[in-house]
Amino acid sequence: MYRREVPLYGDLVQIVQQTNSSSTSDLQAHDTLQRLSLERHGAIRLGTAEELCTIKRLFRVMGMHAVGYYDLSVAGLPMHATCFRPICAKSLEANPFRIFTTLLRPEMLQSDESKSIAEDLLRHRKIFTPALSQLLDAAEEQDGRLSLDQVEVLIPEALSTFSWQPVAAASRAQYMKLCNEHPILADIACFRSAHINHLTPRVLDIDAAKTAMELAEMPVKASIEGPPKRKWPILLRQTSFLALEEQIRFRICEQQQPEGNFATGSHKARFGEIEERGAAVTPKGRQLYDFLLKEASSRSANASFAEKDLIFSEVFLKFPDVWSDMQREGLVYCVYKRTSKALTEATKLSAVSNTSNTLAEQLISQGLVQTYPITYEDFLPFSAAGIFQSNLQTAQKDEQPSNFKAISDQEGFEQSLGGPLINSDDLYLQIENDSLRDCVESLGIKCS
Ligand code: OOG
Ligand code: NI
Repeated sequence: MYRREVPLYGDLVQIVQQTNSSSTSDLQAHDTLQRLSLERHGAIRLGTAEELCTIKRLFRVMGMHAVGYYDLSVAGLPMHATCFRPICAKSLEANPFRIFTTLLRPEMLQSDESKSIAEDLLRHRKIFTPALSQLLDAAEEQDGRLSLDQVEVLIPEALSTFSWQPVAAASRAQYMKLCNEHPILADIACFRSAHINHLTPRVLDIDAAKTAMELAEMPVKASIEGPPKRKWPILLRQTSFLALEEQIRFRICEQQQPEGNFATGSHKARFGEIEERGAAVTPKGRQLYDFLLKEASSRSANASFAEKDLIFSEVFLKFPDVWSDMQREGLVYCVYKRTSKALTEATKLSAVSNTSNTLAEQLISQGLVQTYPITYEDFLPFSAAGIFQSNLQTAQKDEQPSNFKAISDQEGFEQSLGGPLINSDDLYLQIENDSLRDCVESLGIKCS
């Protein structure tokens, strides 16, 4: 659907497939080239708690759950977000599709007028069809499951929630007022669906893919968000082509008008993105990343793009870039796999001596297991803000009014969601522990 709606996205997918199949940069990722051609994320922006609650129920049917809290107010945006995604290793392996889902925080809007216009528009819109709502009720009565027949109805009904509907529910005057407060506010509140605003295939080498996009004369965002290029990639690096200017139609006046009575205009919100994913980092690794990001960002605040790259590379030298160091220093999560040596020697093992080293350290030093990165499945708030910012109207205000205060409100988000968010660290740790336990069991080791 998105390819049909945004044909440039289809071109992007082709470029990504070409660069991935000719990339030799990451042998580990090559193992899963098949998964790679399926892998992507998308994003939607919601206006109300009711919308978020229903989206939660819809994604739950698809095995996707709300993981992590992203406070976007740190970047001057009146919004916060989560990511709906699969949570167990097996589902992630099958297809890790994720949706970055943003929720408006009306209490953070500066002008009372735009707040009341937005709330009024949002109160009246219905982004879910009645048939979809019925199916969600049915799924919940059927233990979270739907029959094949029901799924065949669910998919087109759900597509209408995510499709582009170029006829605004707002008048031009309302649209302009919301745009003036924040262009993303207009995107969230003025339309009748929660349109997908971008999709993002995964690339093995984002620098190569970005060059290929430029060669294809796509309007590419100037910089890549996230950590600089490394030998052992961590977290997430992202860039995008800029949002297209699309024709829309507005209601002529604020009262209900007969169909066909519209003013024309244009809107910029939909784009295509690429991402390079690296290792999931532990809280210790994340702290180091955040610290270095802050340092690099402040040192490069007035630098050119070329200088910025140099500053980032230099500052990030402080994040070890040798896998065994990253792993030993507890900066990254890992999965344990038996080595071929372990396969031939397994039967000779009975117990592992009780030294001060952990079981994992002993198995590694004896050459019985090896560690591998766990792919980071989530997002980064400052990178997300960079992606948001570079895809707004040109009329955007670069700086927020000085009275805009960043306030994190995970509790408020959870209240809107109607339940707790899952902590991504718990998920990575679970995958790490499960893999170690599998190794120990299959090696037949008894722990004393
Ligand atoms: C979401 C931007 C965040 C990412 O990849 O960090 C995002 C949006 O533009 O709605 O998708
Ligand atoms: Ni994205």
